[in-house]
Amino acid sequence: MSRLIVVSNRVASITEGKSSAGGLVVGVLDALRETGGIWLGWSGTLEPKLKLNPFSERHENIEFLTVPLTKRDYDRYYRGFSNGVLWPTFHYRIDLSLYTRIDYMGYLEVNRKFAQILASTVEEDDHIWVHDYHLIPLGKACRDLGIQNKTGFFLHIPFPSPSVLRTIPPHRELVESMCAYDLLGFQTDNDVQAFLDYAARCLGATVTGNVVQLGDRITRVGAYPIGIHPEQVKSLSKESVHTKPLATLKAGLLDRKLIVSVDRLDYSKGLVERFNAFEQLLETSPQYRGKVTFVQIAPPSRQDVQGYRQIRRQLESTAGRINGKWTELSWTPIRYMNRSYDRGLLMAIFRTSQVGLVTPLRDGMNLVAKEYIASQPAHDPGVLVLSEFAGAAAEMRNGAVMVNPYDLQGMADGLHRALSMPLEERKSRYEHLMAVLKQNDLSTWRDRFLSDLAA
Ligand code: GDG
Repeated sequence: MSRLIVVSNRVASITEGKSSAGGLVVGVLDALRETGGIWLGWSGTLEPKLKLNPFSERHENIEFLTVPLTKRDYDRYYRGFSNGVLWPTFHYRIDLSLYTRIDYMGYLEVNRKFAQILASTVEEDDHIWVHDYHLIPLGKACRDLGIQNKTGFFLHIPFPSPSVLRTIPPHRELVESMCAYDLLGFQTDNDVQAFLDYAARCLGATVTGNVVQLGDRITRVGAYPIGIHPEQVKSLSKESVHTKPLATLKAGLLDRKLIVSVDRLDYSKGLVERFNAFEQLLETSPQYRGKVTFVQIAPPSRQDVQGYRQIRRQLESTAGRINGKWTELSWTPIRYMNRSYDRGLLMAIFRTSQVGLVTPLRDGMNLVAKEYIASQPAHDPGVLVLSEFAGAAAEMRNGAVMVNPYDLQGMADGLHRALSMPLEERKSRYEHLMAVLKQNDLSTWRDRFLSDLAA
């Protein structure tokens, strides 16, 4: 019988699974729980020597296979090429990209190492599903070792337009290696289009509809927008709404309205722009002074990558400046929490709030936007204010208040609109969005991808 083998940079550790901050882990863990299978990835630990025999741990129907990296792998593959070049460039921040050939070589080496582990794990009918930018060349490395299994790749982050992608020196080799997969999945049609443009214009591949032919290899390409389990999120938000931490938050708010944002602390999420937009609201709409609190939860991530230390300092100083200017004895406008919280508590905070502010400068999808809506009470729902540059905008633009995160006054206007929206309009937007989330939930995402891979 064919098994599903998922490969991603990190796997959810069994104990970490529930509270981890990161869309890929949240999405893949939930998707694998239903089908069962094998999940291979980095253990998150560093060891002096390269190891090819993974540590195996079974939890219910999932077998977790993990390997440590060496410090050198970590510096070159993870910190260097993946998070120092691919992440910024794919999010259009070429100013933050720092390419070195040595990092790229390290990136290829770790991908070959994962392919070797797969070669000793895979059985004839297994299907392999590779995730995200750390492992772009894994399909090609597998083919080089003679692995002929059906192999698909899903990119969780945006695929940039060819002119941006071409700033990465080995861009051609990278995209060529994507053509070793049988199926390529992206979050939105825009990403699919950007890939097809590159394949046709820069690789000279034959593109017919959503099928790319390069040499004798045929790759199908499609948009598979990742979803959530809306009913599970709803129950979680209801259960956690009566807990002590939430009661404390509510008591501190008095009767003020609550705007909430939750993001990994990352420069792609538009946090500084968002803080400034909130200040713009206080500046231009004095009726909100003392009447609205903005809570930003931003668990730290990738703190040893240069761009991340910078954004953290910048945010602290922006929050400090705004609070210094506007705070009164009884009111602090921005409550900025640089730590992670229990998932249930987050969903309950969403449920309690009047506005969910999700304004990335670029985002593959953004699961927080979906979780925010699923957490709302149907009789009195909050409003989602959403960036047009989140992948989620493709599905949610008709129910959310759409904003351009580069337009401070536009964002302040969006906040005003959300804060003052009549109940009937909030309900009809919420109902529309819930229908969208249910129609394209996490199981649909997984099933569509896997059945296309099997076809
Ligand atoms: C990548 C792509 C794409 C956040 N803080 C805490 C916490 N979280 C959870 C959220 C959500 C997840 O982490 C974040 O997911 P996003 O989708 O918003 O963003 P990325 O981490 O950048 O994910 C993204 C995603 O992959 C999936 O394909 O949507 O575009 O960049 O679930 O709730 N969870 C807990 N505590 C926190 O403090 N427990």
